[in-house]
Amino acid sequence: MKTIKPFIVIFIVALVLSSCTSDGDDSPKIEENPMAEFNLLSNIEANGHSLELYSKGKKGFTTGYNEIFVRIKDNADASYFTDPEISWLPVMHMTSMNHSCPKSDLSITEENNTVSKGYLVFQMAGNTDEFWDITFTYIVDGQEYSLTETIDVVAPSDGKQKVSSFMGSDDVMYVLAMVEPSDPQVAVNDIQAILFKMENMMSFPAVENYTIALDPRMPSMGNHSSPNNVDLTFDAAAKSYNGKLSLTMTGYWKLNLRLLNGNGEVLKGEEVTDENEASSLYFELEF
Ligand SMILES: [Cu+2]
Repeated sequence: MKTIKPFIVIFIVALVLSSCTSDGDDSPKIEENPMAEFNLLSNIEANGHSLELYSKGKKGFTTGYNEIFVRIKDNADASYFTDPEISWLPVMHMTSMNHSCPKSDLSITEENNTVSKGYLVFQMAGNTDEFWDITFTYIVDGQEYSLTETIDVVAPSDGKQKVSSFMGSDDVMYVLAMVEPSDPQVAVNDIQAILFKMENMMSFPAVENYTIALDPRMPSMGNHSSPNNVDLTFDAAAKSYNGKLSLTMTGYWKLNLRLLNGNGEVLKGEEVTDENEASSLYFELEF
């Protein structure tokens, strides 16, 4: 019995500690701001509401992939609407024409039913004569509202190409954007990209089941490559193209790409050889 006693004591102490912890979890807690760690991009006041747009980290709207979080506040009592149905339409107003860009739906996050999440892929930046706006249409308390806000879309601060829009050899316009790595390491990184075709100026459906061949190179160091890269293939669950990107040192890397359709035909991009140092389809990163 003497040898068992310490275990019983430990067991009781553990039981008391764990019940304390779960009591804490069950008790009603003060509403924490779920966006405290996020960056407020825009606060749009209309219809007696405030529509708030957030990004992760410090960055604003940039060309390429933008993950965006949306909340709608009722200005009457400063509460946030739960489970709002929100759709969005980004439009670039160019001097010669208007066009949209690839986007996801906005859907409620699992973590908080006042926060919706989605992404936009801006294929070009605004300038002094040409600008982007986003029109939001949303239903709260059974009523539909809409509002439009002009936004500033700029090139990424590091100037590196994270999106490419191009004509394939099949005469289809495509938009290809890099999602990950957002924080590249000297390691084998997960690389994730999303691919769309331009059906018309306003519609950019996702393209599935193609392949994106990957050949990362360091142009400043004899255009050397790296081992253990894996081409990007379509992941139906993630609805994106996923592969492996091997970065053997820090610095500037050009990620040479080739887009292949379901029949293995190359739609864009060239193989890197001694004679051809880069593909016309690529992403860039520097870290
Ligand atoms: Cu444009």
